[in-house]
Amino acid sequence: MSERFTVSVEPALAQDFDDFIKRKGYSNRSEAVRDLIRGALAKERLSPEQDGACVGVLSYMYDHHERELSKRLTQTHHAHYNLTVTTLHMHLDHDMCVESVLLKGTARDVQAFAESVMARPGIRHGQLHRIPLEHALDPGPAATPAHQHHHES
Ligand code: NI
Repeated sequence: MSERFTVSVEPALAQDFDDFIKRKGYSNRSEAVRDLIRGALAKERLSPEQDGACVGVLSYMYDHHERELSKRLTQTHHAHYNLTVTTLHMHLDHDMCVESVLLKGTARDVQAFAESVMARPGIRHGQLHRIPLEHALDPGPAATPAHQHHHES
């Protein structure tokens, strides 16, 4: 079920929007408006103020001969094992590696982790893409309070 609403805009803005729709390849105005709304809501959910749950895709390239870099990267990933879900590693050629890391956590934690990796000397073309999640993170079994045992003293 869709909800319909009418939006009034001045002719020049409507023209610019139709040009935008054509350039982006949207089939109609509704699809374009839906994407813009989703984009605006996502931006807000990922803002530091809201700090919503998200999935992050972090990718970068590095030279595995670079002193200590591979080791430090592994240490960073282990230090944040609660954020890093999985890592895909490609040996691009004799020297270069490309990694894509899937992250899950709050917008702020994911951003901070990605920045700490991307800022490392030797890391090239670092880029993070965050996708907001509708609901708060499931804390998982580890965060569930343990069953309270009663010990006789
Ligand atoms: Ni490699």
